[in-house]
This record gives sequence, C-alpha cells and structure tokens, in this order.
Amino acid sequence: MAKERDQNTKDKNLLICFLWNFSAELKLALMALLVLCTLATLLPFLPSSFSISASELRFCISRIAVNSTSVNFTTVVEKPVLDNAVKLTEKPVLDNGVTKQPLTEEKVLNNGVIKRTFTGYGWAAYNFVLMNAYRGGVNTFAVIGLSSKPLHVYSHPTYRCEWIPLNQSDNRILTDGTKILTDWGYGRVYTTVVVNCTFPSNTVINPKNTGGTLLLHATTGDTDRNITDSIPVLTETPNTVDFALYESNLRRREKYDYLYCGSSLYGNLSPQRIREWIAYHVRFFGERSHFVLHDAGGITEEVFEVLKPWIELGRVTVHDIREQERFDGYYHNQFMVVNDCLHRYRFMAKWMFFFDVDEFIYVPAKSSISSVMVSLEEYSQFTIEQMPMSSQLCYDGDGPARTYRKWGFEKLAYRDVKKVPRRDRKYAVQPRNVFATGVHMSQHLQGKTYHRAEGKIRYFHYHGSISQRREPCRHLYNGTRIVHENNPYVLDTTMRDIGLAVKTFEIRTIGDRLLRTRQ
Ligand SMILES: *[C@@H]1O[C@H](CO)[C@@H](O)[C@H](O)[C@H]1NC(C)=O
Ligand SMILES: *[C@@H]1O[C@H](CO)[C@@H](O)[C@H](O)[C@H]1NC(C)=O
Ligand SMILES: *[C@@H]1O[C@H](CO)[C@@H](O)[C@H](O)[C@H]1NC(C)=O
Ligand SMILES: *[C@@H]1O[C@H](CO)[C@@H](O)[C@H](O)[C@H]1NC(C)=O
Ligand SMILES: *[C@@H]1O[C@H](CO)[C@@H](O)[C@H](O)[C@H]1NC(C)=O
Ligand SMILES: CC(=O)N[C@H]1CO[C@H](CO)[C@@H](O)[C@@H]1O
Repeated sequence: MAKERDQNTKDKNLLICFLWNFSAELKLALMALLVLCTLATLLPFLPSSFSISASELRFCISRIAVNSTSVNFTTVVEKPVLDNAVKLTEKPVLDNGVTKQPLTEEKVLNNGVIKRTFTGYGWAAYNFVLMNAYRGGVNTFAVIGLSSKPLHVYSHPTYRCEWIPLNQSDNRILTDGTKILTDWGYGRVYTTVVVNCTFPSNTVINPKNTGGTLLLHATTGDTDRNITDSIPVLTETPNTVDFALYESNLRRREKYDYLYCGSSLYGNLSPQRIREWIAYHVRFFGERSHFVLHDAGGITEEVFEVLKPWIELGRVTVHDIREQERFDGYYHNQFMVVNDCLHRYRFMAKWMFFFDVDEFIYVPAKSSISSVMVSLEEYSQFTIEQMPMSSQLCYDGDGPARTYRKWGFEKLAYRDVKKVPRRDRKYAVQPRNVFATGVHMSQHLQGKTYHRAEGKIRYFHYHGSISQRREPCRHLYNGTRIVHENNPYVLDTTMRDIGLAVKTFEIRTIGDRLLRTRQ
C-alpha cells in the first residue's frame, strides 16, 4: 500500500517538475491571458460596430481561466515539450476535420479512366493508449498499452523511443522500440502492445540520476501522411532511480517471495467465494506474499468488504482499472493488465503467479510451497496443470444440512475425469527473466520453461463457480465414483481436507468479521 502512495506523490512531483521546466512557456501563456483580459475590460468602450460582444468574450476567457488550473492545463503545457522534443511531422489539415480537403481532386486521365481519391477523416481507434511505462534495467524500458488491432494485423506500425534528459545540455538518445504482441490473436478493436525500448548496451540512461523523460514515437505505418504520435510515457525526476536494483551482483532479496498478479475481475462475483479464495491463498503462500487484484467492475462493495481485512493487513492491493472499458479489447483488456502487473512489480518479487480467482493452487501435503519453488529455481517459468472440478456436484458425506454450510472448495469435491486432449494451464515466472506475458504462459522470456511440474504443484479449477450468486450445490452425491449426465466424476477430498485449517487461519488472522458473508 505504501508503495502505491509513493507512486502518487511521485506523479505529483512529476507534474510540478514538468511545470517548472516549461515556466518560460507558462509565462508566455499568462501574458497572452493578461492581454485578453485587458481587451475584455476595454471592449465596452469600443464602438458598437465591433462584432463580438464583451460578455461573450468574458465568458470565453473565464472558461479558459477556470479550466487552466485543471486537467486541460497539462495539455497546454505538454505541447511545448513535444515541440522542443521532436520535430512533429506536419499534420496539414488533419486536426481540423471540418475544413479538410482531399489531397488531390478526382480527375479524368488521358485514357478516359477516372482517377478517384480517398481522404481519411478522424480516427476509428487510437494509435496508442498508454497504461504505463516502467524501467527494466540501466538502459531498458517497457511501455504497456493498447493499439488498434487491425492496424497491427494489416499494417506496419512502428515504434521509436527517445530519452530526453532534463538537463538540456545532455544529449538525447534515440533507439528503435521492439513491439511485443501478446494476445495470441484474441484482440478486438484493440490489441495489447508491450514496447521494449532497449538502448545500446554500452549506454546508461539517466546515468547521473538527474532526471528526464522517455518519449514513445508511434507511427501508424501510413506512408501517405507521416502520422507520428510522440507520447511522453515515463518521467524520472532527479535522484529517484535506484540503479542497484538492476545490478545482478548487488541483488538483494526481493520484498516478496511470491506475488499474485490477477487479471481483470468483472461480472457479479460471489463475495463468499472470493473470501474463501483469498483466505486459502494468503495461508498457502505465507507471510512473504502479496496479492494484486484488478477491478474491472467485479469488485463490488460486497466483494470489497471481504478483501478489506486483508488490504488493511497489507496483504492485498486493488487496482481500479474500470476506465479501460472505454477501449474494447479481449476480456477487459486482461493481456494489458497482466503485463502492467509484471513490469510494475518486476523487481519486487522473486516469483509471480498468474491464475484466476476460481482456481486454487495446491502442493502435496508432504511438501510446502517454498520447498517446491526451491526445486524449480533453475526455471524462468513453469506451467501448472489443472484438476477440473465440478462446480455443481457436492459430496454429501455429512448430510445436507452440514453440507450447505461448508465452503465451496470443501463441498465441491467431485473431479471431472472425462478424457480431453488438453486442458488450459496456468503458470508462474521469475519476473526478472520475463519481458512480456500472456494469460496461460509467457512466450517472451530468457531461460528455461518447465511443463512437467504436475507431480509437485497443481491447481484445482472450479470453473464458473465464482460468478454465481447462490448455493453452488445443485446435486448431492455420496459415492466415490459417480456418473452425472454421462460424465464420469471421482470423489477428490484433497481440498475438502484443508478446509478446517483455512477457516481457522482466517479467524486467527482477521477475526470473525467475515462470518456473515453471503454467497
Ligand atoms: C478541456 O476543456 C473543455 C472546455 O473548455 C472541455 O470541454 C474538455 O472536456 C476539457 N478536456 C479535458 C481533458 O478535461
Ligand atoms: C527488452 O528486451 C531485452 C532483450 O530482448 C531484455 O534484455 C530487456 O530486459 C527487455 N526490457 C524490458 C524492460 O523488459
Ligand atoms: C547540465 O549539464 C552540464 C554539462 O554536463 C553541466 O555543466 C551543468 O551543471 C548541468 N546543469 C544542471 C542544472 O545540472
Ligand atoms: C515521411 O517521412 C519520411 C522520413 O522522414 C520522408 O522521407 C517522407 O517524405 C515523408 N512523407 C510525407 C508524405 O511527408
Ligand atoms: C449415502 O450413502 C448411504 C449409504 O452408504 C445411503 O443410505 C444414503 O442414501 C446416501 N445418501 C445420498 C444422498 O445418496
Ligand atoms: C475540465 C474542466 O475543469 N472543465 C471546466 C471548464 O470550465 C467550465 C466552465 O467554467 C466547466 O464547466 C468545466 O467543468
């Protein structure tokens, strides 16, 4: 949580620094305002043939004055930065859609053929939607965002990265950015783009820790008109970079051993199921773990209530990412969200886990999560096999009354044993070795990936159980092998047997605040 607050103050410092830097431009703008104000005051005394009325003009000025202290102000300030920073390519009449004329008029060629023209207006999808950018080494950065999906499928948008030192007598540095598309073909209007900006290996960016700004130059690949958006994606204020983080021989123990990066949470989630999931995993991963959840509308007030005790203990951080709903991507832009989480917390955790809130990680009773992770240390990534559980069939060994009172993972004890060619996997990574990630595994990393960890670690998957707001048990059984709707199931009490320990852990850790949580 403290980290989050740091980020906030950092952002504020950043803005102040921004304003300070361009105070010359600011003065200019203020001067212009003063002139306008004088004009407005004098206007009533001018001859009445003057076409605009004074009140109109005053109204207009007051709007400027009011807005100049708010969000709009930054855009006023930002522009000079860009003009200084890069020669922005000419955008002829583009900004002013109304007056835009075709580049060439339609005409009849000598052979009688009519030469037609095509003129684009506006933008159907943004060229780049920035979520955030992070430093990943002395000379490397990752920029995470969205971009128009068809643009990436059918055209060749490219990226360049430029470092602009705060001290203008230092040299700017320009490099090609490498785009990583992580969505496995699943994008919609938007796709997720991770731009890896790596400067030449002998350079250190911001070597004296005097600050600067990283610009991303994003082109659409339209050869007819050079449309390049130059986006300030990251600003480092003086003395804020901790270079020791990036030196492998100075490597300190990370703040967390295990960090959970959740993907976008949406829909009508059951508070009780979330309560069970978080209690189970806080106990499972232990003291040196942390959980990052992303709220795309799924963390309603009731769900937040069950997270609150854990947030107060510093075990859980929630990010509100509802604003990304404006940009239509695959499942609430989950690919962008997990990549942001990867880069944001990359140097704070030894291992990162990626799975869902209807999934429960499990290691055999004779081992512990730490012994398993030590044995997998040589791998940058391993995938985790799933145990598919029914989310309707309950084991009724103790009679219905007691069954209904049990937690979901205790009573949903029937495992689906139908043979299927392949089931989805989830995964964990050592984030320092990973450059971009996906939902089921990362394909952009250095080091080895291991796919045979099923003897050591697995996950139980209660598909669909999380977003139903009622008693999950639709059918009660008490056999060890059953067939339901022609599908074979076996009784698997692995999770059921841990139930009591988890409930005890919850009460011991946060008290009985959540006892009256509803399905
Ligand atoms: C900027 O100000 C105008 C009115 O002056 C307003 O319509 C617009 O929404 C503002 N833009 C932002 C980003 O707040
Ligand atoms: C960018 O990619 C290079 C290798 O391709 C890697 O060494 C570097 O760490 C990456 N940067 C980030 C921020 O992920
Ligand atoms: C900017 O850099 C120049 C040359 O490296 C140095 O002489 C000067 O003191 C620096 N200015 C500030 C404000 O740090
Ligand atoms: C676009 O930029 C390139 C390289 O700067 C230049 O060669 C080309 O003429 C430009 N095209 C237009 C239409 O401005
Ligand atoms: C459970 O098993 C007992 C016998 O072992 C049987 O009498 C009882 O009807 C079963 N209950 C259900 C719900 O199937
Ligand atoms: C962004 C912002 O603060 N806009 C304001 C601009 O000024 C008008 C009129 O004073 C307000 O209504 C807007 O909210």
